[in-house]
Amino acid sequence: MTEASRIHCSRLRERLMSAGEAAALIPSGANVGMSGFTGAGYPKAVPQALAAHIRERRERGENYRISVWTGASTAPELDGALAEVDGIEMRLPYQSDPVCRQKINEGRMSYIDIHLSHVAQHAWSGFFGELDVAVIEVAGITEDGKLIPSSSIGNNKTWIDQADKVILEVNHGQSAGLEGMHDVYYGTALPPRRKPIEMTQPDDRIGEKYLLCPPEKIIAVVETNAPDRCSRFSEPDETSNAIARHLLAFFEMEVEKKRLPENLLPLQSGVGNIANAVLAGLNEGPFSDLTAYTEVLQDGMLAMLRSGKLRMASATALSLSPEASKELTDNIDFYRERILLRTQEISNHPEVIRRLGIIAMNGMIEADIYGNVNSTHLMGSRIMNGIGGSGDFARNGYLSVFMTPSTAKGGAISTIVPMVSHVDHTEHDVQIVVTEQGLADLRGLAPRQRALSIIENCAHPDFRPRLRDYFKRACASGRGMHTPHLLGEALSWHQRYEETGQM
Ligand code: 0RQ
Repeated sequence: MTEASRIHCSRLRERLMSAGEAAALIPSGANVGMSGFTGAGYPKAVPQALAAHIRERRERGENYRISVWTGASTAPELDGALAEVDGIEMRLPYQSDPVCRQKINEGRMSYIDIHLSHVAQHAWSGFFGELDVAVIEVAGITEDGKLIPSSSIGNNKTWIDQADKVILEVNHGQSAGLEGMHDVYYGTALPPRRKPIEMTQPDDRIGEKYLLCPPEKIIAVVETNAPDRCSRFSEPDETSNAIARHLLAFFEMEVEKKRLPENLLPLQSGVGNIANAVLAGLNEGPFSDLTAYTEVLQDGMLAMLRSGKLRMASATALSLSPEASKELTDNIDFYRERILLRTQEISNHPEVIRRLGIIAMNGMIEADIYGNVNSTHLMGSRIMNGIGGSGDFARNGYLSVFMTPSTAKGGAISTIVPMVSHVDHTEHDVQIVVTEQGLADLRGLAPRQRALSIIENCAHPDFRPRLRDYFKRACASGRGMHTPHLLGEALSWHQRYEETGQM
């Protein structure tokens, strides 16, 4: 497909209009499903035009707000622009935008934080209400009106199916060579009509290369030419490298014990610098012929595909720095052979994750001495990003790993605490905890054994004596020896931080 002709379908070419004209078709109060997953494949122009429209109407004294449903986080042009003008009534399911975060924490925006694999089925079941409009970025439109997905799929299939009206953004800035990299599954149904998902390997194709949409639903087509805005990764620091080393040593030991095959099991890797450092470690490490079944494919995985360490990767989004994005575009034929992008209900599907036996590796905010993990809230109340897909993978994977530096805010905070201030992953879903101090393998341990392992292996030496003291006194309290706690003290570390700036 040439750059000049991304819209091959004449019927849809007739619906071409400006972003402003398209935005004016979205009424106040609408539920709007937008494309976008971790800074990839989000609409670049219509949300900004809508934000301008909302600002204007607000200045005329009108209250104009919409609800925004996406795949996951987007970028300043979408979440940032709409949050800035107080245009979002309700947001779901995952965000990482600073303005959005501020509005949510000020109580000016509602936020529903749910497992990414649940979003489509909750929408199908009608739990969020009716979907009025879908605004979806695509890389092109074929002659017969099929939509070539762009750098993420997320919930696009569901939004297109569910929405009364669809607005398309055709982005010339996305590589035309993305065509053929996608696998859009059209077999999902609600219970009791569900069928098994016929996938036994991460590279099995089970769907279509295109998104399908009845042309009569498409009310506008807008052309754009803009890159995704994914953040650059900082070079791995000593802390991330130490975490990566502990995890790699653990994998080697598991292979030796024949509890993992030599090429491990399909990898899922969360977002952020630690995840990237682990991938960099794997790229240097002894394992080869690896595969990935993940939601986000970030720079580290692209490098592993390039080096050949990673044979293939299945994901729902390409969340790449500008440099990695150029590498992908320049070598798109090579990567198209090795990457499959799926809908997020499949990339994160519990059935598939359990069957394939995924190694789930995710970041966290804090863990407690028994292994409950908080991935989402600062000091119990303030949202950071959201649970994303971490719960889908942690609950259903073969191994669930959570990683964090042992301290935060320059050492003022211990990320290992007596009791987490919010629980996203219960002790039952958490098998391995890793900090730069070491790794706690919690499999097969009872709660008091777990506490000893986490305190001795993962806590920072500055906080370790106080954790030992807490645990010892909790055990001596005689209140219940299964999971001993001092209830009046369990959250006192957080309380102290709030009052003094130091745990
Ligand atoms: O804040 O930058 O203001 O100092 O939290 O911390 O260490 O940079 O961590 O970027 O790896 O993110 C859990 C948020 C970790 C992420 C989380 C402060 C810290 C800093 C960020 P500053 P780091 P990362 C796949 C899987 C949930 C979703 C998920 C996440 C900021 O991994 O969103 O896993 N996970 N999805 O200072 C107070 C603590 C703290 C703390 C860190 N204990 N208390 N502040 N911070 N620990 C992707 C998707 O699902 C889409």
